Amino acid sequence: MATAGKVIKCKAAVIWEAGKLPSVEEVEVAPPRAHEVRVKIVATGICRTDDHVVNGVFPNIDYPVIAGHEGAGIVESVGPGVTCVKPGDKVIPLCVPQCGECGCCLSPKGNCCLKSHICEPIQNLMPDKTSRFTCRGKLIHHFLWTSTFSEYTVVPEASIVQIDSDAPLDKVCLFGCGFSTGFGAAIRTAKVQPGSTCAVFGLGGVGLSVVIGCKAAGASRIIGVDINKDKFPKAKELGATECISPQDFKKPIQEVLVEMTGLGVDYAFEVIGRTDTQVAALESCHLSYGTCVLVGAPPAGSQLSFDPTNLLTGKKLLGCLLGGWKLKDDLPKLVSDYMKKKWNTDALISHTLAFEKIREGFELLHAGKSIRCVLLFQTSKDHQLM
Ligand code: CND
Ligand code: ZN
Ligand code: ZN
Repeated sequence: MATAGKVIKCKAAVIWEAGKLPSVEEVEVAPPRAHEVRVKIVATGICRTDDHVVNGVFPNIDYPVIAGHEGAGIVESVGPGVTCVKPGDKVIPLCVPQCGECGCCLSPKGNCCLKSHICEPIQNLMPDKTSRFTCRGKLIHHFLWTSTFSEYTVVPEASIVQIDSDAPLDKVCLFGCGFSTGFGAAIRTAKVQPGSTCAVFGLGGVGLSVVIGCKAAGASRIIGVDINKDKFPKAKELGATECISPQDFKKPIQEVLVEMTGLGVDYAFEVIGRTDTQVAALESCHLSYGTCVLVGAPPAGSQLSFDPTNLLTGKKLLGCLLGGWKLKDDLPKLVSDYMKKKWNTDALISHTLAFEKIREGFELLHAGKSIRCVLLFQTSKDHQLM
């Protein structure tokens, strides 16, 4: 590539401080260093986690920052030592890395890589504690080592995977977070059994992906729970057998769910990010063998408080990052299953906008009008790669 080794000037959405919507700016993106990859992002979804960065409720984030963690793109150049991808490859940046060397990566039991931005300790610069982004002379921080709200981004090689060269990037960007997270919570973390009863609290892009996973696993009853009834038709289209709003009942929603099912649901998923609904999800589970999976990310500093009898009777309380997938191993397979039309993840995309309209994308999310809004970068001639 003509741009290899050079600083690239391109568009990115910078969140200058907590509480402010991102503003589209021209940024400078430095070339990748050893074991890093520079990617031209083609499409990126907006996930509620990005909104947590906008609102300042995501833990340990330094500003200014470029958020975005649900993108897909094409490798522009690689730094010394990179062997896993090459320029021109279609890729998805991974917001949970897989270094392949740490105790967690070597164990089949978990996916929270110990050499990640979360574990060493939480920070939002590159692994060497420097940034590849500047804007108006200022250092700009990375986010989850992905920062897909930039036309070009630099990621560690542990945080990238090649996908099918025929994959439509404007659709499979959802596999970078929303779909993989929700689908994996049902299939991989909860291991939903055929014929079971599930409750899904929160019917946004991630919650609807849980619904898709529960249906794929053969659940016979999938109860969607949301305060926004506009989410119900899509939930039913994707597999929910019934949908209820807590606002329609005088009694707590967990009591309603236990009454609806006899002794509680087999699996409950909290996909909102509130401690009150996390406890409600746990309390709606079958008292002897129900499993509750926490997926939503509550604000920094939250503490969960519940009656321990919930667990003493045999209920299980689990949680997962990105559905529990080991993303380097599992993401290419998920994408190729999508290419075989195993699931209709396109139905999760409610809006597609030019990247410049990113604020509109956040406003749609705030108004409860979008499921997933995908932002597209227009390929300028200077940076044409295909
Ligand atoms: P989104 O905001 O689209 O959906 C949340 C849904 O919850 C909306 O439909 C709301 O109407 C609904 N809701 C809000 N409050 C309540 C309530 N009190 N009772 C019932 N329903 C309610 O969010 P999303 O689907 O993009 O993300 C959902 C959560 O998942 C969010 O907290 C995000 O940060 C988190 C997440 C986690 C992970 C992970 O790896 N664990 C990855 N990505 C996102
Ligand atoms: Zn690791
Ligand atoms: Zn996400």
